[in-house]
Amino acid sequence: MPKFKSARIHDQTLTRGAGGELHQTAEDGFDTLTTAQGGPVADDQNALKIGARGPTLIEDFHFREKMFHFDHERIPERVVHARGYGAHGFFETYEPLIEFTRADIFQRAGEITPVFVRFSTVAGSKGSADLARDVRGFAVKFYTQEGNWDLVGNNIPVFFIQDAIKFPDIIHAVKPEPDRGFPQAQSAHDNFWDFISLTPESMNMIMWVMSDRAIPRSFRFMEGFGVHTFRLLDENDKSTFVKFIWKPKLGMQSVMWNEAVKINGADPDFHRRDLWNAIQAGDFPEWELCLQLFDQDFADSFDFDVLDPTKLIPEELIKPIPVGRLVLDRMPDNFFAETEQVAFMTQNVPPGIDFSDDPLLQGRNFSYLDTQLKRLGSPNFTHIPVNAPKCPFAHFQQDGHMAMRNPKGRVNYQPNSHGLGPREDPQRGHRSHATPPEGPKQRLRPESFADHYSQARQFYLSQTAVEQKHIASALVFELAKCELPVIRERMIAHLLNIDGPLAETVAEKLGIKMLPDPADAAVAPVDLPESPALSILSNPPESFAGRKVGALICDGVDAALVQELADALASEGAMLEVIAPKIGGARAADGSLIPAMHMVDGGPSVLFDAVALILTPEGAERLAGDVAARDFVSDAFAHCKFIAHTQGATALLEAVGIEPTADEGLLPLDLGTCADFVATCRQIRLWARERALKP
Ligand code: HDE
Repeated sequence: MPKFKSARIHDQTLTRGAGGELHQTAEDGFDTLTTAQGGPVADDQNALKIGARGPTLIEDFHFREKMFHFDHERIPERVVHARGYGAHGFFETYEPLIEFTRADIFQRAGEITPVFVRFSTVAGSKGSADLARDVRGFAVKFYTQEGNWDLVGNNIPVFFIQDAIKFPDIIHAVKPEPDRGFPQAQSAHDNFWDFISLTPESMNMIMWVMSDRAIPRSFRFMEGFGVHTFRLLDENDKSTFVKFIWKPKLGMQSVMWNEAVKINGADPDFHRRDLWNAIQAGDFPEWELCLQLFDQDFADSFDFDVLDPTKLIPEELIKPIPVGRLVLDRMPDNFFAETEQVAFMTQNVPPGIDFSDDPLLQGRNFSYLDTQLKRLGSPNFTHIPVNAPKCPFAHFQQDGHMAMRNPKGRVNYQPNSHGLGPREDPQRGHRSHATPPEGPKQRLRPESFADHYSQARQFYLSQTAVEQKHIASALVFELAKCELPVIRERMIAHLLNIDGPLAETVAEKLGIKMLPDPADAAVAPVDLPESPALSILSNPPESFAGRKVGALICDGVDAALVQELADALASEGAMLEVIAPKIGGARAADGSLIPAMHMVDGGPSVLFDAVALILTPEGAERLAGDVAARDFVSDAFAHCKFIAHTQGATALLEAVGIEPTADEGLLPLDLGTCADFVATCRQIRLWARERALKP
């Protein structure tokens, strides 16, 4: 390459043009700038004009090419899941699963398969904020030795609708309303709740979306689900049903709604920054892939239809078996090339993995190919490196826009008598399960899909009291944003079928005096056993690893204490970020400089899992007069976070009406106590405080 490269010189001399603009030239040691056609460019600061003051000439091919390319930089954003963030990594198979599947990825213990994963929100556009109340996409592309396998899942195991034909309706309803073009990335509006209240099959999903699952602390702390029932096929095409579940190694964690709203203002990129920072720090996020395996007998005996995507199989009924681990260890070099252009498709399954007749999955298998052609603009989207298989491949597809890999030779068809080119392989190739067809062609929802409330009730009753309260508050918040009273009432009628006290609480907070009759239920709801696996708080993390403490410091503090806290967090696998009145940091009592990552206005406590107030009495006094510092403390308290504080911090605590010994979440901090503070933080939040603040 660079034909025009000149020697690098250390003393860069920038020359000024006639108008004062700065020129950096190849003579300064840079590569020569060229057009996309490779022609060297003499001047990239000024378009070609007649005279110094114009007009500009259309003859300027460099200007024309540069502007043309810029004008075409955007491709259509995904119609759903537009806001997303991806990373590379690998999947490691634990043990062979030969008994269940002939999929190559599950044949050898220790097999390493490269993956690309993209997390996303559903409703918001590409530039929307990360902490919307929404389902998160959890899409994994495995580059297996027998073709790409895309497990295009969500962080919630059920879905809003049972039949793919309703997908455009639910998505239209949740997206900005078409006349006004808002609200962005929010379900709290009439159209969404109108559709939901008219669609009883969405009730199970609604309970999940109103729960804290829909406001995760980070992608690293979420579960993932393939949602649909799939099939595994062994060497003899014997079928086993399977549901796919991802379990995060760091455990599950969500934020509070009031916190989510503030995070969106403080750092709209909170989730993507979290993933970026973790991977850059070498703290690679990890999940275990677990399988729920079952046969036709279980399917026949289960209370619900395993083809109904609004239902899950409780983990207490079929225990998920860990079969491998996913590690994300590398960010893309270029966001557009990979995260934006990656094309996931449910129909990408390797031999040994097959579909069930779930009507949502069947519809998805049709939709995803269309979407890729629309977005990427060419049937050759598999030529883009992130979408190309990493195993050998050979076919006779050719030509088309932007064809990058073009076959050599004369033969582009088979059979042929030249003995050239690839041939099919009945043994290795993908074979579909020979499911016999059932019944006549018709547009009908099976009766086995008709119970819309029992699992919604099971989910709600399986939550802890704190989580139930969050669900009620979310319903109140969302429905309070609806302008049409009839929508609120219709929802209360549904909630009465899920849980009476929940319906009454929500109705009371919405000012509905007369409870409506319960909604007509096609099938009377039944009481199912509670499933503790459905709750986040009943399954707490084992440690504080992967979390972050924000320490608010000022001049004159003990540098050794800050260091001790940083060390205690590091040995837990957690991190300390320092916040100071000035971004330059603070001067410790011993004269050393403690660098700060945030200044107090830019580092609100919502960005951290717990906080430490390491202050001198004078510093606390000064910060007590600063609204950002006061919010730092009062938000941390309201969000039930653990707050460690030096004695000197008292004035700041008292400025926001918090007694330094108000509850056991306020911990005195001194040399020798940091490890205890970190150990306490393993509880993540002091939920008893929420009860005390808002009984
Ligand atoms: Fe998707 N979905 N979806 N979806 N979906 C898309 O494909 C669609 C559904 C999911 O990070 C689109 O490439 C239909 C369930 C994820 O790039 C589109 C139906 C689940 C992603 C599409 C569903 C998902 C998508 C838009 C109902 C969880 C983002 C862009 C039948 C199991 C993938 C694209 C990424 C993306 C269609 C329902 C997950 C339009 C028709 C259920 C994670 O093809």
